[in-house]
Amino acid sequence: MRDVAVPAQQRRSSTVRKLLTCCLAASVGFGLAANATVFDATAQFSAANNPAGAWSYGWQPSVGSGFTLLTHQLIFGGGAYFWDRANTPGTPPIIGKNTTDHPIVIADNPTVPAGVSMFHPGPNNERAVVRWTSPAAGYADIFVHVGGVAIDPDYVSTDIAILKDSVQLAATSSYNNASRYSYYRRVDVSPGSAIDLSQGFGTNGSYFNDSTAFRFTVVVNECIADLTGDGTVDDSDFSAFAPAYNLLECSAPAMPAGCPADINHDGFVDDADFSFFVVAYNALICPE
Ligand SMILES: [Ca+2]
Ligand SMILES: [Ca+2]
Ligand SMILES: [Ca+2]
Repeated sequence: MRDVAVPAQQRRSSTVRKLLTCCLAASVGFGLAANATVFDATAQFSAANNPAGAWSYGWQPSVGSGFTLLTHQLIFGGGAYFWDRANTPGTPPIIGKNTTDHPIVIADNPTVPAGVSMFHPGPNNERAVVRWTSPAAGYADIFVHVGGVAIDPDYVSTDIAILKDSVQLAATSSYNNASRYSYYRRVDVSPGSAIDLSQGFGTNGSYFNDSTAFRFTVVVNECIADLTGDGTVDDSDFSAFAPAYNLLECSAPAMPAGCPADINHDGFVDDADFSFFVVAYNALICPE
């Protein structure tokens, strides 16, 4: 259900474990923060419509310049759907998802793991762009995670830019399967604000082997460290994190409903969530 497989033991650091074991009291109740809305590009992917809800799939000729919807669709293996350009069907940029429960090979390119979203830039560096458009005013927590899925990871060379209303918030380039890229930031949004995850072909100037898995999640108006859902961030929230961290998987029977400690909404409570939690915990209060 996630884009790249990471063994459970690698998701937990001994430092975090010691911290949680030594200093925390017993578990307390959980609750979801009021008025929080989770947008998950993978969970909400539509094979039927583009745009679909808050998500749209398009391309742009360079970072922050224009946005054109991908209006044609490719289907591989009966269940991997990819949006591409109607005037150049079959040629990237493409953006899509393997909607099945088994891996699917797309054309002569990589195997897309079950349930994974993937994009690929075009031959002339046409950038694949996943856009989230805010339906509400408030603040948005942006979570991005990417990693190459090419046949030979040594050849994965792409670049990633994250933008708000065409203004670049962050960028990275020339990563591969061994050096995945993760990003988090909180921004203020208004109705119609656009957050873009934009992918180009990287510093090697080639779009070969640039298929990249991604997770792109935006959480609106959620006090991410308020695990107890009472509107404040205090030690009871810190205590609530420990049992969830020990359970690890949101699907575990004992995990509280809604898995609120899974702050980046990837289905696991691990070191990544702890790092987000600590930042929010230090802020003490929920934003207005
Ligand atoms: Ca490349
Ligand atoms: Ca609380
Ligand atoms: Ca998580």
